[in-house]
Amino acid sequence: MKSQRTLVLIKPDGVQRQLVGRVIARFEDRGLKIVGMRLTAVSRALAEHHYAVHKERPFFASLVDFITSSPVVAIVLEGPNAIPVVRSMVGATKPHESAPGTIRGDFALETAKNLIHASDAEETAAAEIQLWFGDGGLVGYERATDTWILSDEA
Ligand code: 3AN
Repeated sequence: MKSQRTLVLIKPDGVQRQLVGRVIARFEDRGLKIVGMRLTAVSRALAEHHYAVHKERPFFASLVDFITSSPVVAIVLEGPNAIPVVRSMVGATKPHESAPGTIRGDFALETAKNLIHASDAEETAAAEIQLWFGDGGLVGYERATDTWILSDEA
């Protein structure tokens, strides 16, 4: 079991549809710990950096337009295997392939409006957390519930 941190973005569609609380509640219910969170407008420079891996894709411009169109909520979650755990809760990229019970499978219909981003690997998580929160933007702390959620080795 490996403690990991991962970046989640509740994208403009999630904020505008007032789903922020319901999405965060799922992660809290699972036992994941919020160690960073803020609502923020996204600059084009930040959006282009975040989605740089998709620069050559035909949907890149609309992706950047979309994520800069309205605020997002950026969150860093911590927990054992947080990266794959959160990805599995988010669901497949295309909502028609997302299983019911996942966030996209329950709340989204369109790939371009699939509500949420989550880091897909350790390297991308580290880079994305640095990009969105910089140095010193996170708060580590103990919860009273940790002893009932985490194993003693964690
Ligand atoms: P995921 O967010 O599931 O990791 P990626 O990294 O392949 O998926 O894609 C990043 C984002 O780009 C998606 N969340 C979605 O908003 C958008 N996207 C991906 N594929 C398409 C597509 N074929 N058409 C439009 N937008 C897309």
